[in-house]
Amino acid sequence: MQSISFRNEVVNVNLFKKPDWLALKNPLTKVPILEFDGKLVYESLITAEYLEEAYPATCPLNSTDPYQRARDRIYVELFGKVILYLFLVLVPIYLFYYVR
Ligand SMILES: N[C@@H](CCC(=O)N[C@@H](CS)C(=O)NCC(=O)O)C(=O)O
Repeated sequence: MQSISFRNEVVNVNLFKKPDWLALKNPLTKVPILEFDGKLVYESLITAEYLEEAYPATCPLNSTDPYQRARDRIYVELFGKVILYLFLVLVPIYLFYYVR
């Protein structure tokens, strides 16, 4: 969002206690979610591609090199999996130590 520099509001979501409205914005109940003009886009890579296509005159978010774009997608996929496993480990620890 900063690299294409337009005004935006960040809404933080407590993923340990997801608000009901989250499922209305993203059926996967995951963040990030981009909301604008009553429209919703989610999934990080799709959101980045949307922003680049919607605002082509601004700073490009993706490489123009197809190989580099493929590598970047691989990193995003891997990162998503690592985050998922981290989440699966951290949530029980958080619940055990902090929620009683
Ligand atoms: N594939 C999604 C993954 C998003 C994701 O896993 N977000 C995490 C936070 S970084 C999340 O919302 N976790 C909550 C959950 O998995 O229930 C993307 O690329 O946007």
